[in-house]
This record gives sequence, structure tokens and C-alpha cells, in this order.
Amino acid sequence: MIGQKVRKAVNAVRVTDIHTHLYDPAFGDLLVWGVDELLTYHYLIAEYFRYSTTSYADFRALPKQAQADAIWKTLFVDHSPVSEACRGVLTALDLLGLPVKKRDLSFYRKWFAKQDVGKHIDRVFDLAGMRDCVMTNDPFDDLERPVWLKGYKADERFKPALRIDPVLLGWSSAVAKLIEWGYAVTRELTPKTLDEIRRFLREWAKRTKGLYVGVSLPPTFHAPDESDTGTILEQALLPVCEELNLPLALMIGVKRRVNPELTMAGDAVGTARIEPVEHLCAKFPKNKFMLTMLARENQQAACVAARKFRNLHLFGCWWFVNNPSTIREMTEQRVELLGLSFTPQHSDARVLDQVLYKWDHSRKVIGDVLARKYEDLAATGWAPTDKEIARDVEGLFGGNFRDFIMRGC
Ligand code: RAT
Ligand code: ZN
Repeated sequence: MIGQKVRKAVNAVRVTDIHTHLYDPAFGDLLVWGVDELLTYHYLIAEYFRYSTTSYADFRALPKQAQADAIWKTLFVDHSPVSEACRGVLTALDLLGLPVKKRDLSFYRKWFAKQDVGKHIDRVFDLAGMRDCVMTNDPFDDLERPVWLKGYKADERFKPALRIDPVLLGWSSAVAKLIEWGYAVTRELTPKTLDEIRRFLREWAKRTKGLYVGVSLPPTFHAPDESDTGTILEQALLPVCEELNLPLALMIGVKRRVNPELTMAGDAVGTARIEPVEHLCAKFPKNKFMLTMLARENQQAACVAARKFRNLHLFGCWWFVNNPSTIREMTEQRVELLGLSFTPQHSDARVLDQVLYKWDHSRKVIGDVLARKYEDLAATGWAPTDKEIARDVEGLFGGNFRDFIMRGC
């Protein structure tokens, strides 16, 4: 009975999707959608090469539609599409009302070609039960930078977040760009250069009105550290984040381009250390941090760190742990260690239609875990009211994040 109520509340809640790679429609072609985009998602490209012996270069040279054809044939026709990423494509088509049973790619293509983008966005948000989502906005991206410089009329459902990987992880290359953009910086991190990096970060944080600043980090990330990364982090980024009350979202554990031939599909996972997170939370108590870790092995330590530091907000099941079996395990562990004080999921969607499957699959798993936890409560005689259940679920699917970004330290 109580379990049913919890599942119902989880199905009904309107989600804030706190980390995606989707774009406000004002960014034009950067907002991608449709079946060819779904099929050429980098998660599926990696899976395609499990079976295909096509050369990487030949595949890369194909136009998008031909890549989608090859993936469809290999992953959906020649083998049953049981992986999470394959199943996701089918869930998305099904939720849009397309006949999955037909297995007719050209039918799906024709259907998408007839949709109006504005109406399609409304429909996807509605079907996914999403109230809004957070983008990933990179000032170094040549396609999105001009949109920011010119300004645009925002669709309130697409909130910005400032992503600063190039500054923090590649200062030796980023320096030339900053010089080109009018900042008086040098390769060496002199006091003047750090001051200018702070100016750059402050200006972009204000220009984008990002809800937080985000960075993805390798498993080798350590702090304290006297490298460029450590110096820029502690002396430029964190002071600006504190000044503007912006959380820094740490996404730790990605090994970029382990197989460079696969480009974006060639990134992998490594187990990281939790000590850098503990160091940052302790040394910068006036800063707020968000944390998601890529390795399954890191999840317990991440929960324990969040128990120790109220300026740390744990979020999402990221990328290689965004699979039902791991979402189940992680959500259970997080509830047991953190109660309701975290954000269990984000979609990481790159293609608009992906939010359909990502939220459908996650709601089921998270709903089951929560249902059991409330049943355990009920077994003691504690009877949560409908209002309390709705309050808790609302928090998990966006409210906790909104409170965290608004509050001071
Ligand atoms: O999940 C993904 O699509 C990855 O490619 C990354 O974008 C990752 O989520 C990130 O934000 O670095
Ligand atoms: Zn991402």
C-alpha cells in the first residue's frame, strides 16, 4: 500500500534534470533530436564496434544517416538490442507512440522529419515529466560561444551551467584563447594571470548565469596539488565560486580517449581517490561542492564524504553507472547513508529524446528502492502521510538541488 503510493509519487513528480548536454532551442543546431541522433549516440557507437570490423576511419567518414543505418543493422537487427543504451532507443520510440514492433527505421525517420521542433520539445518534456533541465555550457565551444556573446531569449526550461574543463585541465592550451579574448594572461600562473583568470571566470559566470560551475576530472585528480590544475582550482576558481555563491560540480573518474580512434566513445573509467574531495570540502567550508563519481568502487566513499561535509551534495548515476543494476545499488546505499539529502539521478542526455528513456528507466528503479524503504518504515508503525511522501520525492527529483544552489554555507 505505502509502496504503491511511493511509486505513484515518483511517477508523477516533475523532474529537474540537473546535468544534461541539451541546449536551449535558441542555440539552433546544437539542440539535437530524432532517431538518427539517438542511434549515433556515442554509447551506441562504442557498442557497435564490439561486433563490427569496419575501420574506425571508414565509419567516421560516413554521413550520420549511414552511421545510424550501420548501427541499427548491427545492434538491433543482427543481435537483440538488450543493452541499456539500445533498450533506451526503443523505450524512447515507444513513449513517442511509434510502433517498435515494426522495426522500421525509415518509418521512424519519416515521422521525426514531420515534427515541429517547438512542439516536439513540449511533447518530450511532457512525456518525460520534466519541469526543466540544466545544460552544459562551454565558453571554449566555437558553436555556442557566439550565442552567449550575442545574447538570446531563454526558454526557461533550459537552465545554464558553466563548464570549465579547458581552463582547469588544459591551461597550456587555454592560455592562447584567453589572450585572444583580451585577458592579460601568461603561461606561467603569476598573480596577475590568476587575477585575469578570476576575471574570465567571473565574467562568464555572470554572462551565462550558470546555476553551478562544472568540471569532469580524471581518476588521478588530487588535491592539494601544486600543478596548474591545483593552482587554478584553489586560487582562481574556488574564490570566484565563493564570491558568487556558485557550487562547483566535481565529476570524477573519467579517463579521456583511452581509445582515441573512438573519439568521444573512447573515454573510460578509473577508480579515483576520495581524499581530494575531503580536502576541498574541509579547506573551503564557504564553498559548495556537488559530486558524482564514475566508478562503482567509489560510491560508498562518496556517500561517506557527503555525511561528513554539509557543503557537499551528491548527485546522479553518471554514464557507466547509469544502468538499472547500479542505479538500484547506489540509490539504496545513498538512502541508507544519507537519508533523502542527495539528488539520485541526472540524465546526461545529449539527444532530446533520450530524456524519455533515461527518466522512465530511472523512475522505475528509484521508485522500487524508495517503495521498499518506506515499507520498512511502515513496518515499525511510522506512517508517512501522502504529503510527506510527495515532499520527499519532490526533493529527490530537483527540490534538494534547488535548495542547495540557493543556500549559503
Ligand atoms: O555521458 C556522456 O555523454 C559523457 O560523454 C560526458 O559528457 C560526461 O557526461 C561529461 O559531462 O563529461
Ligand atoms: Zn555529461
